[in-house]
Amino acid sequence: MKQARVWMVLSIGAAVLLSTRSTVMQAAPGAGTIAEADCTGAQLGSSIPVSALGEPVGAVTLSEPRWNGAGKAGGPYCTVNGSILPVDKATTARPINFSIALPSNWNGRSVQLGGGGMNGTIPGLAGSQLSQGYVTYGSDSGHQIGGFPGAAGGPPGGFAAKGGPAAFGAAKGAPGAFAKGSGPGVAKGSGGPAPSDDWALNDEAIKNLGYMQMKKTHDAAMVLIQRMYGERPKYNYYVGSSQGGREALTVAQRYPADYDGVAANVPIVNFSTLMLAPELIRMQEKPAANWVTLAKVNAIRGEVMRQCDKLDGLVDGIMNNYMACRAIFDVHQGAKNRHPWAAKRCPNNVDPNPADTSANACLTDGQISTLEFVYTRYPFAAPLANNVKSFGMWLPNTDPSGSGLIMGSRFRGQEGAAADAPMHSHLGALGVTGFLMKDLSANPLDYAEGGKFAARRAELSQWLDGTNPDLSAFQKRGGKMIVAIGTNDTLASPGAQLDYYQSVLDKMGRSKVDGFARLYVLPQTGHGLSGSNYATDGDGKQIESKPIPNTWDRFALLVDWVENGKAPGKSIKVIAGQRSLPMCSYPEYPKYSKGPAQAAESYTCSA
Ligand SMILES: [Ca+2]
Repeated sequence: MKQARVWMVLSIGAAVLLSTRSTVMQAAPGAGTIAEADCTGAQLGSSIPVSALGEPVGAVTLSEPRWNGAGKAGGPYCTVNGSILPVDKATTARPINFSIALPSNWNGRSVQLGGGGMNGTIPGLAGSQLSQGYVTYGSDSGHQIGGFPGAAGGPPGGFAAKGGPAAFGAAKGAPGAFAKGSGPGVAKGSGGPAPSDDWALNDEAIKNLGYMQMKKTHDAAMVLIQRMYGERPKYNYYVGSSQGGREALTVAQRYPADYDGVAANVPIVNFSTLMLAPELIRMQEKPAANWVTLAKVNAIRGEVMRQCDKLDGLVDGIMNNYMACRAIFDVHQGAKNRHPWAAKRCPNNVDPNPADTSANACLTDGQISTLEFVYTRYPFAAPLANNVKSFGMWLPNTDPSGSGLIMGSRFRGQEGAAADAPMHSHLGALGVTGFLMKDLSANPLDYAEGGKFAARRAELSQWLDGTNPDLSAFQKRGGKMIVAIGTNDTLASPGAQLDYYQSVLDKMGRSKVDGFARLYVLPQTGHGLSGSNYATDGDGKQIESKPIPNTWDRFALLVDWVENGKAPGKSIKVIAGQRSLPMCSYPEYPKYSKGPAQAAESYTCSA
């Protein structure tokens, strides 16, 4: 309580400071340019009144601003770090640490940058947008990884693992990211105090991660922009990938008035179930007979390629027709009792050579049941938020073991695992043991869908899932949205993303959606929206592996749409060196018609 009173006094002091300065700043029109002398605590204050934030917070404190000269990337600019304290006083509660970069030559606009992975670090702010004169800002989302609990005052993005281990994030590829220990998983801090995961038991921290932190960080940033330049931005954007992509969708759904445009790459739309899905697969594999081993990887992708490569009119090692391919391998779709893996079934259900890693290896009945589980929509025991009834799981792809979807060992609770075998863990495991089961030492494989955790599961879905298909408030205020996904993504769920696209179309109708949103799909690209053709084509022929065209400037397209009313094409030409391909809007895909395979003009977007 004593601390609360101190914060209150600080807030009142800051409110007085703010009103004084506003008067001064409003008397200085054209304040788009700032200098080092403006980058001071006297200018920006030491706190922000809690009433300025649209979601409940305890207090907002600011560190001393710091000037970054022309020699710094994105410089010159002024940075301020802040800490948004929780309302909850429990020891599991955490602050939201945020940072803002205020450029010397402001273009009158701002960009909120999304997080990555399970968040816990402030994104790096000194990217291309800051160099272009945008104010950039972002937060750690209200919990801290790497042993920096409550630390405000570090460099912007200084403890953000940029492009590295943030596996739900913008990181390219991030192999093995689902599986702790088998690749660059969640960053563990070195040198700092041991990080505690107990924030995962705190509802305010979970709600901050889900949605509240975006609003709180936005509102704090608007106050600081006003204090520095004397006015608020003409345009405000949200840009993010993966976790940050979900955040971008979420702000369009929950806080449409605050954003003129959002860009979301590979968003983890159904976040609550995405965290659970790796455990559901391991549960499916509890019987030893159901275990799909790493030896089967070539056989699996070879079979998928055999059935799906040609569906786009060209046998070239790229499965462009993702909808038709999904329809084959989702056994709940189409005719009943289909057997998409029949050609790979081991005779008499006996695997003559379980160690065979070639494309000729066969699959047992149990293994086939697991593959059907992975590539078929997973129906919920009861509908989750926004009446979502299933999780889209994964699409047939050329990286079937990616992100730990196939594991090379057995885990505690699975048949054949030793009693002291490690418990299964992955990037989102805290969302199962902490958020859902409320026991950080629980074995996630003990979770049972539709059981005693059903009410909690529904509650978490409300907080965490960016699945609201009704974007009409955002559309009506003139908001624009660009989303892009890759069907080879093993970390996010392409099935969930496509099902979300469809739900938006079902809710709002195609023509309305086309007026404000683009839902692009880059077939056979992964979580970083990059990929290559498979080196064995659908006819089993060895071919040269080359990058799939994927280069485009989503942010420039978004800004042009928002500010100049220039809508991006429903298909965009993407490039990779001398190759090009159309990037089509869902549910269309690049269908080969005629001409050189490496030229976009040889394809048409078809459904
Ligand atoms: Ca093809």
